[in-house]
Formats: sequence, structure tokens, C-alpha cells
Amino acid sequence: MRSKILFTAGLATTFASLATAHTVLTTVFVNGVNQGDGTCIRMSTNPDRATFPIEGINSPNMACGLEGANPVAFTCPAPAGSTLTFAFREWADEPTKGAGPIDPSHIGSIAIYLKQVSNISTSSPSGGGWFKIYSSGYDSGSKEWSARKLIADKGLLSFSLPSGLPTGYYLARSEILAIHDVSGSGPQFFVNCAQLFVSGSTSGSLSIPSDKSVSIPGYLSSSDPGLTYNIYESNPDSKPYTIVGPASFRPGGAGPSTNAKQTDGVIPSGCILKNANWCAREVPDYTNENECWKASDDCWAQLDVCYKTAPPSGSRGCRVWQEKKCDVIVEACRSGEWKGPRNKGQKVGSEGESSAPVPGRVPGVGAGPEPVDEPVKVDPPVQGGDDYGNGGGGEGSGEEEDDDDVDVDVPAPTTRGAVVVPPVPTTLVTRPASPVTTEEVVAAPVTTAPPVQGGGPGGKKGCKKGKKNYKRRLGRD
Ligand SMILES: *[C@@H]1O[C@H](CO)[C@@H](O)[C@H](O)[C@H]1NC(C)=O
Ligand SMILES: [Cu+2]
Repeated sequence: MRSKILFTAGLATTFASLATAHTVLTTVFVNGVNQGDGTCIRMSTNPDRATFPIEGINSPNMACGLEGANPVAFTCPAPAGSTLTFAFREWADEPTKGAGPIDPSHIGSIAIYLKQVSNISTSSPSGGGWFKIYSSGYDSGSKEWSARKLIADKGLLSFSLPSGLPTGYYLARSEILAIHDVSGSGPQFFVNCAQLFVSGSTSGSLSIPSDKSVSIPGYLSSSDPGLTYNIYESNPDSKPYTIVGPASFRPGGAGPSTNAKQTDGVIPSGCILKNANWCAREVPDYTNENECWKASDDCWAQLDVCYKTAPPSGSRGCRVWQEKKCDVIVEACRSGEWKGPRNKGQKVGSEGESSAPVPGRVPGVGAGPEPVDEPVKVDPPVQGGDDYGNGGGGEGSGEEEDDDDVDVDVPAPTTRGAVVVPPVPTTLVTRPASPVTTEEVVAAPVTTAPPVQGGGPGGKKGCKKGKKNYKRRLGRD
């Protein structure tokens, strides 16, 4: 879809092969289970901007990205301590296009932050309460920058949720920072958020140590070492790279409770097909020709909403709805089969068909030291911030950020080994996998804004490898 726009816009001749689309978070997996492309994820609805960097470190969009203040309908359940996998794509609806997740020039760091919110649809993502749970920059062991590792892992990044998170709604924020042109156009931040309902062992809110709780925007200064590091002049083996932001905070605690109840953002049980945050419901019963066509109209009206709400990560599920539901009903009405719908209430298509094929094996949370989720108190927070006590907290507990290395927060594979998903993705938690087509999705009428031709910060022409002196109209790469 995007390449079509690119070519018809006549931009392609010079830059197409060099241009990149930067990167975007498209998909979340919970304990290896694919929640579906776009499901529970806040991303820009504009396919030409969704992969762009944030326009500046003080923008409110630093919190959850462009349009990141807008909630999506679904919030994914995830137990405290579970393994999450985030999938990133350079082209939002095609995980294998380009370099996969990001152009390899985009050296820098990757971090995950959380923020507990009282209301997942109305609480503001910008402001205080954010804490980091994972980060990686340059790994001096493998001598790899995080972006290269992400490419090797086909854009799939796994990390664990701290075991001591209280039950509640959270925004999980992905931050990919590219510093390949800090001396020119500046650092590039790629930010998105996933909406989560975490079932934990306690209720209430978290007391975050003051030195580990940050406000976004506001947690960065343009002079931070992680934003001024010159990758062309410095060797990270001798001059360690410092990851921006606070040290990680990983509250520990007992296992998750089972009676935690999610009330908002629940995927309806009557959902017979899902695309991102849209769900299809069964059409009305029909017993004569007139009712049959009414059911058909209902189907096509739902399809219209599907396409209108499909995010840049794709509309594969809409096409499945058309071909396997609406077209079938139309055929039934025409042929006099006026009793239906056929397969009433049953899921339409296979789960995998509604998302792009998963490009690789979903990694476990990886090698590295066992994480130490620190015991913390929750609920109520103590004023003054430092109720963190018991010697486990703050400094010296092994949770400080390693400036030059992969963050130590990752658990060992002994407890959370690689999660192998079938070659074919599944979408909803309860559904078995089944074969998926790999055909291209026809361009869908989902664009909510006209194509932005190289517009905005970090336009699609902005990331040419090694072309540091190239300046775009707005002066950023
Ligand atoms: C969140 O806000 C929405 C919209 O005002 C409301 O319907 C919902 O009940 C709220 N949820 C909670 C948990 O308060
Ligand atoms: Cu870029």
C-alpha cells in the first residue's frame, strides 16, 4: 500500500531504494501469544506518519507517540511477571519489507517504560508516573547495537513484566532511539504505547522511588550523553554509551492473583473476527429474501467500519470479513438460500489471517542475569517518595543501568525459555493457529489523511545510510 503511494507520488525515482520508513510498534505478544496486528496498540492512524520519529524531546508525543493520547478500544490482559514481545516494523503492514524492523543505520538504544493509569481511555499519557523496566544499548559482549540485534531477531523484542506490579491498567511504552545523526538533524525517538491490563498480586498503586519515576516529556535534556554520543568518532568498547533516562525499576512480589477483573477494553466474547481494535459481530438471522439482504447490508456496514478504523498495521482482517462473510451472504441471498447466517456465531477465518505473518521465532526474554524484581511496598504511596527501604531498593541492588551493555533486567532462559510459536501466527488467545495466506492485501480505504510527501520530522527520505549531510525540507533526518 505504501509503496503504491510512494510511486504514484513520483517521489520514488531517486530515493526509493534508499529511503526508509523508520519504525513503528505494530504487534504485542503475551507469553508468546500474538494479540493481533494493531490490537491494544496506540499508533498514528496516518500510514505516512506512523513510522516517523517524534518531533522533539519536549513534545507531549514523547509519551505515547503521534496520536498517542487517543485510546484504542482494546486493552490486552497480561499477568505480572509475564513475557511480552513487541514487534516493530519499518513498513507498518509488511514485516519483511525493507530491513524488517528498522534500517541498520539506526544505532542507539531501545527501552520499555510503564505507567499505571487510573483509566486506560481517559488518563493522559504525558506527565509523571513513568518508569523504565528494560533497556538495551550497545552490548560489549556481542559488540552489537540494539538495533542490529532487533534486525537479527526479525523485529521481535521480548522482555518481562516485573512480578510485583499491582493489578491495574498500564501503558507500556516502547522507545527506540536512533543516534546516527545527532550532530546533524538530531536524535530520533520512535515511540508507541500498548494498553495493558496487568493482573498482579496486589491492588492499588505503585510507589516508585523518586529517582526512578520520570515525567514524559521532561525526562531528557539535549545535552544528555546518550543524545550527544558520536558513533562515528567514538568506539563504544572504549567509550561506553550511556542509555538515556532513569535506572530501571522492577518491583518484585508474589505471583499474580487470578481473580483480578478487567472491565475496560475487554475484547467482546461475541467477536467473530478481529482486525486491530475492531471486532465483527454476527449478522442478524434471516428466514426470507428481504431479511437476507438486510443481513448482507449489516455485514457490509461492519466492513466499512473495519476499513475506516484499520490502523497502518493493516486491514487483513477486513478482507477476510468481506471474503468469508459478506461475499458468502450475498451469494446465499442470490441463490435462494434464505435461511441463515451460515455457521452462525462461529469465528470467521483463521486467527492468523487477520495479521501479517510473524517474520521469525518469537524470542524468549533472552540470555543474561536473572532479573531481581525488588520487593516494594504498594498502596498507599508515602509522601516524600522514599519508602523504598529494606536495603533492596534504589542503589546497589544490581538494577542500576549498565551504560554500555544490555540491561540486566532480562531473565535467564531457565525460567522463561524461548517461546516458540507456530510458523503461522495466532491472534486471539483462545484460538488455535491455522494456515494463513501470505498474499498481499489490496490497498484499503483506511487512509485518514492524504499522503504526506516527505513532510513532517524525519520524513521517509530522511534515513539514508551514511548520508549525514543530507538535509530535508524541515531540517531533520
Ligand atoms: C474510564 O472512563 C470511561 C469513560 O469516561 C468510563 O466509561 C469507564 O467506566 C472508566 N473506567 C474506570 C475503570 O473508571
Ligand atoms: Cu530514521
